[in-house]
Amino acid sequence: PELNGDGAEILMKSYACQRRTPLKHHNAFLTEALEILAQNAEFNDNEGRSVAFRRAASVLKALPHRVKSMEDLRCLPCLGDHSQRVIKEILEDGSSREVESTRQSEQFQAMKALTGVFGVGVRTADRWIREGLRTPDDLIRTGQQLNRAQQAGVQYYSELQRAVTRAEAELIMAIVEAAVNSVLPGCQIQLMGGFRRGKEVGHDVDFLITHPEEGKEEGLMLKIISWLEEQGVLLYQKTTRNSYVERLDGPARSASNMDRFERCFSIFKLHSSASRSGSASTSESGSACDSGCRAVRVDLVVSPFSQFAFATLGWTGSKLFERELRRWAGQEKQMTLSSHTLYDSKQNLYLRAQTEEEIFAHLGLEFIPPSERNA
Ligand code: 8DG
Ligand code: MN
Ligand code: MN
Repeated sequence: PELNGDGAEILMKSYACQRRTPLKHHNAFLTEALEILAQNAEFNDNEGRSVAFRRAASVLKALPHRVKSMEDLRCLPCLGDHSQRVIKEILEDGSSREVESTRQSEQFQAMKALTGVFGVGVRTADRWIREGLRTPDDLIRTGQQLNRAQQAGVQYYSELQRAVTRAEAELIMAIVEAAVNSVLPGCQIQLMGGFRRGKEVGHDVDFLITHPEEGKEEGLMLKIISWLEEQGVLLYQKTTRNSYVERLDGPARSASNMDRFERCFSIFKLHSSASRSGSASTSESGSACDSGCRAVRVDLVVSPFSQFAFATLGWTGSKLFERELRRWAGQEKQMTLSSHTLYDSKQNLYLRAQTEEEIFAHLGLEFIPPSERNA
């Protein structure tokens, strides 16, 4: 087995949800390369290939030392031939030709630029590229038909490209708390996603909201959104109603990991001065984003109290960690995990949980804290 510097054995488990993956690790020079290939596979609609590269990268993130030679990779799981070739080339030559040519290819750069627009997915970006478009500017210049999300995405493109800082996330937290407390006292509000995992910056800010009295949370999002609209905080919002129904015979099969909570994908307007000084200022109304203004993507999710632990686990991430949890549940435990419930197909029953710790225990997994779910 793999030995660490002290000659002690490292036992690398094969599912990411069985491992501790810190935010800062020792192999960014390899994982960044593998993640370029993963992203390129996603752009080519090849999910299997993409996940294979992401799993390989994730194993290297969990290593307690920097990889110096191919010897260091002996006995590590999830490293396929292709990933090993890439790693070998980087160790020997300092870079991989495949990775560098991918990074520089016009197709890859155009896909990155166009899917970087809020509201634009791989399919749409691909169609535009086949029509000769390359950048968000091309979309405006050629007067492309855009839906409401994409219009906002183009309008606030450069603002949304800027990383969101933790200070900005705290500021938005204060605004969301003010909104929630004024429409329904006694709610619990949690910062989710990358910030819950300890990241210092993010591409958006994610919140999960619940109320300890089951049922009180129904219709809550609409009230929160009206409050935010009145304060002039929202540059864009799209709210979806809760459509979750618990079936007695177990959860319906679903290809995607999209959950069915009441949710809102939005763009908040912050005043740059406020976002620097750390004090919220929400008194001005209007929906333009002028030079003294900052646009930030915000995701809001409302969960019934009985599903709160599952929602918390599902919205903490990372995306690969979530995927691996569901794969572990299905393949190793004959269970179905979602952000709503955990269903045991052998006993034909739903396993309830009040905390994330209880869900890990139901799954027969050691508890991994959020800061070590950076798979
Ligand atoms: P970042 O914003 O800092 O870039 O990273 P992140 O916070 O980890 O990514 P994210 O895209 O904001 O996603 C946060 C978590 O929420 C992640 O684990 C995936 C999860 N998530 C969505 N959409 C959905 C969804 O529709 N259903 C479920 N169950 N989870 C979702 O982003
Ligand atoms: Mn996020
Ligand atoms: Mn998000």
